[in-house]
Amino acid sequence: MKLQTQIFCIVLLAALATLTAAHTHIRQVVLNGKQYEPAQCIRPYGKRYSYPVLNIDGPEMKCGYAGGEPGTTMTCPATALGSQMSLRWNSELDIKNQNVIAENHLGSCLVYMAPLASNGLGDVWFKIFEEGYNNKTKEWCNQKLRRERGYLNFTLPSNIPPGDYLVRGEIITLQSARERHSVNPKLGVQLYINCAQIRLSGEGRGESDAKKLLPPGVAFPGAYKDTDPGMLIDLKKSNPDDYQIPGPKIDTTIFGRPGGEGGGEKCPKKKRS
Ligand SMILES: *[C@@H]1O[C@H](CO)[C@@H](O)[C@H](O)[C@H]1NC(C)=O
Ligand SMILES: *[C@@H]1O[C@H](CO)[C@@H](O)[C@H](O)[C@H]1NC(C)=O
Ligand SMILES: [Cu+2]
Repeated sequence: MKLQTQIFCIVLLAALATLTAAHTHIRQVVLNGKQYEPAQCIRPYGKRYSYPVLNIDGPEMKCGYAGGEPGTTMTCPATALGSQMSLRWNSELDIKNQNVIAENHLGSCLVYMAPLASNGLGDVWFKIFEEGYNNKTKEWCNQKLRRERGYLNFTLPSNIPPGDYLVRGEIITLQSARERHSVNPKLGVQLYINCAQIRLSGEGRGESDAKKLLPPGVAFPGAYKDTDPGMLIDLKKSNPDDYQIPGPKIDTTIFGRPGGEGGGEKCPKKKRS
């Protein structure tokens, strides 16, 4: 090999390595204090496991490049409505190489859910968590994730029907969002999306499950436009306090009755007849 070619290859490899290190995906799920790995309850990634979704209208907006179908993925064992859940993000498949996401990938974190039976198709996704720029800590969500070893922790809804759900984790990064990807293929907002499958049980909560309803949902693709203020933005020219996280508002009634504690009181079990 010519020296020039060798140098070219080394530079190319270094560039590819940087690219991988920059990006992220959901590497672990924690439920009930138990840790789950890929091929347990995280949907398949395919080869582009840590590559951003750039086409806002593509089918990969649902669950990433290879997460459209369940594949070999199982559903995580039952956990109670209203439990804590963690999605742990990492750029590399080996979690020991702790590299959560590139520092310059400033942006927000979002979590949606949809009934598993829908396979995420149609207006089925409801938002359960969002965090953009926190003006108390002066941190974007990706900066917080870097500090917290990749853990995105949130509370699951308590006031939805028990059953099997898809949980869609999403990180939206803005370092190249000053132009739309459809207009300038070198730029555009970057989305990191993966889905987990979980089973929620209402057991022991003493609530009447019959009264619980699913909140209205949105579709992926469909819920976002590349012209949304939170998707098309020049970070150098904007105040992070004004950042508008994309997608619908969170319907807070999913976390309990208005003014209530979200259940938990003991009720007699149904009598068998
Ligand atoms: C933080 O954001 C809130 C809500 O947008 C705003 O009212 C407040 O003035 C901001 N605080 C600072 C220090 O910028
Ligand atoms: C988030 O959850 C993980 C695992 O569930 C835990 O180890 C970590 O301490 C939690 N982080 C915070 C800030 O609560
Ligand atoms: Cu990137």
